[in-house]
Parts: sequence; structure tokens; C-alpha cells
Amino acid sequence: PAGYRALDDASLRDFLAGLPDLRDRLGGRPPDWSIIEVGDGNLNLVFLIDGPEGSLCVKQSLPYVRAAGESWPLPLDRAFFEQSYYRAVAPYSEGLTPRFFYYQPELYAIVMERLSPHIILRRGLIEGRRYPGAAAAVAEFAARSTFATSDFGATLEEKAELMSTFARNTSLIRITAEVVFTDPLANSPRNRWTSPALDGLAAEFRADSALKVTVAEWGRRFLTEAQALIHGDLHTGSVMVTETDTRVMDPEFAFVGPIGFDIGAFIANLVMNAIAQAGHATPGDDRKAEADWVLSQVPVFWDTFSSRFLALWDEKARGDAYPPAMFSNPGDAAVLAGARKAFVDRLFADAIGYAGVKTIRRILGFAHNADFELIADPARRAPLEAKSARLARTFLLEPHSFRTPDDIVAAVKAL
Ligand code: SR1
Ligand code: MG
Repeated sequence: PAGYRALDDASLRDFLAGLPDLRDRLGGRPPDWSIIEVGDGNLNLVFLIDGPEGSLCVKQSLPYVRAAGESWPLPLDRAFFEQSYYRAVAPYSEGLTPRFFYYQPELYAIVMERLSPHIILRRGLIEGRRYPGAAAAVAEFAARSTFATSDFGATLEEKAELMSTFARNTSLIRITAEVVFTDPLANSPRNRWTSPALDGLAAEFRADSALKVTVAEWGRRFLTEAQALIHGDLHTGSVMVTETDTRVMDPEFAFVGPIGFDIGAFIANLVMNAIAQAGHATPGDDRKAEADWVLSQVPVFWDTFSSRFLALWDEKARGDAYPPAMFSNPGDAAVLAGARKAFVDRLFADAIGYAGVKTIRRILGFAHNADFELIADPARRAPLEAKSARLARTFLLEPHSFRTPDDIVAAVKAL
């Protein structure tokens, strides 16, 4: 489109130089700024800019899927939806996302806080590091942002506004529909797996009609259950951390969808990291303690999410579902609490299903996880990927075996 160009060092310098507030934030003169491009995700350009007085991060859409190249075109408007999400959740997410500063609509470029010395949670976990507050912070973020935008925390008019904005995020909703829910169990040329040792597993999964119909049902629910504004890609690569600070980023896949999709994504990625730890073992460091620690964050995550969601429902109910006006009798409280608990229990069941789907796509689909990919030796990597995929199939086909997060922990330990 007119006005769009993929930014480079010179054009980014010019762009920021023309924005007085941001220029002041960096300090000095544009030639004094250092600029590096660090995007390592599947889709976008990401620049870090350091000036004498401060720093910034600029994220820009490319007109194609970066990980695939120009042969896979992709509309630019994901940056619009990402900044729309940051704005929509800002009242509920103070300190839990990067600060958003500016959106340039013709460049499809977002200017935000450069997080430092944060690193991507997934990378830290792969290195065997621990982040004591991270799972609880992500859960707090998910509880606050989804409650406030659900029919319990928002009026039907407010929710309709969110739905009408984010339903247009069709390019990225389509990516999820295809690369998460469709391709991995179909014969898609975009699929790949990292070792011939997984050929049999891939064929077996693609021949499993019960598995395919279950994944298709979760795909239908993903497209139709408009419960709240969700992040849409809440894996450990969408979280930046230090030992004391946690920020959720990269919400470009946001739309009004099922809350369990975000919850299941985070759980699946913790579980995959825990299973992958053995592949990062070195002589004298078997990584068992690290795997146990990562796994211990699954109950921390779920318990924090569920208790905070319920607490917010108690304190801030104002929506048109379970309207507070209906429940003013003292005798209503216990029954209402039971109904709320039942709703949250259903979110856990949903999370198990979506965790299964989100795991299989990372092993048999287009986009894989560094947790496994960084295990160089396929003879070590493939069995761990196979274990994860088989656990995912159990999530999908035997969901009643997973009623609590401790059931997930026990199943991983029994692998
Ligand atoms: C074609 S993009 C594949 C994946 O990258 C993003 O990180 C999302 O997870 C998406 O599914
Ligand atoms: Mg991303």
C-alpha cells in the first residue's frame, strides 16, 4: 500500500527522528542511535534502538510470512490488531505488557518499550534458568484481560465492539485455523518434522480418524466460542522475563475467542519444555531438577489463573451474562459460586484439549519450538518429540484423565 516500506536502518532513523516525544526518549541526535534488527519470530521485523538517554523497540509487519519468505504472502494489518489489543487490555495489564508508545498505520509499525535485560521465557527455560514469578504473572495477565473482556466483566455493547474490531483479524485467525488445527493432521506441504524417526508417528496420527475428528471439533470451538478477547498465541516465546519481571507480548493473533485456547497454549509449552529438558542434559547435569521445576509451574499457572478469574468475577461482575442484578438474595451466593466454579472447570477441560492441539502442531506442523529444535542430535530429539505428541493425543482422546493440573504433572512424570 501507498506509504508502506519495510524499514531499514536509515528509514527507521528518519521515522523516529520525526516523532518528537520518541526522539526525546532516545536522546542525542539520530546518528548517535544504535539500531539492530533482532526479529527471530515467524512473521515480522523487530528493531531495538538505543540512544544516549533511552531505548525503544519497533515491530513492523512484513507483507509475507518471514519464516517462509515471499512465497507465503500475508496482509500487513496484523500490526493494527496487535496495537489494538495492547490498547484494549491496557486498563487491566499495567506492568504485565511492554509499554505501548505509538502506532504508525501506513508503515504498520508499533513503537513500544524496549525490555531490558529481559529475555524470552522459552530461551531462559531451555538454558535451565528459573523464573519464580513468571507463570503466576502470565496467569494474572490472562485472568485480568479475559475476565474484563468477557460477558461477565464487560457489557454486551463493549464486547460487541471488541468482536467487531478483532473479527477482522482474519489473516492471523486463518493462519491458526490452518497451521494449528488443519495442516498437522492433513497432507500439507507446509508440514515438517525434524527426523525420519517421526515418519511413522506422523502417518499414524494422520490415519487416526478419532484424533482428527477431535482436533476438528476443537477447531470448530476455536472459531465459534467468543468468550473473551484472547491473546491468541500465548506460548513461552510470547513472554519476556527477568528473574523479577514478566511481560506478555506479541498479541498479533488476538481475537474474541475461547479463553481455554490461551490457557492450553501456555500449559502445552511448559509441558513441552519440561519434556525437552532431557535433550539439553550434559554430562553431570541431567536436567531432571529443571524439568521438575518447569512442570511445577503448570499447577502454579492454573491455580493462579482460576483463583484470580473467580476473584475478579466476585469483585467486578458487571456484564450481561450471570447479571449481578439477578443474584441479590443472600441465598443466591452459594449456588452462584458453584456455577462460577463449574464455568472455570470447563475452561480447564478446554485448556487440555487446546494443549493437545497446540502440541501436535509444534511437532508435525509448520512452526516448531526451540525447546526441541535446539536439541542438535536427532537421536535424542525425536523420542522426546514423540513422547510429547503421544501425551498430546492422550489429552485429546482421554480428556477425563486430566481433571486437575496435578494429573498433567503425573502423566508427564510417567512418560
Ligand atoms: C505461519 S506462522 C506460524 C506460527 O507463528 C506464530 O508464532 C504462531 O504461533 C503461528 O501459528
Ligand atoms: Mg509471535
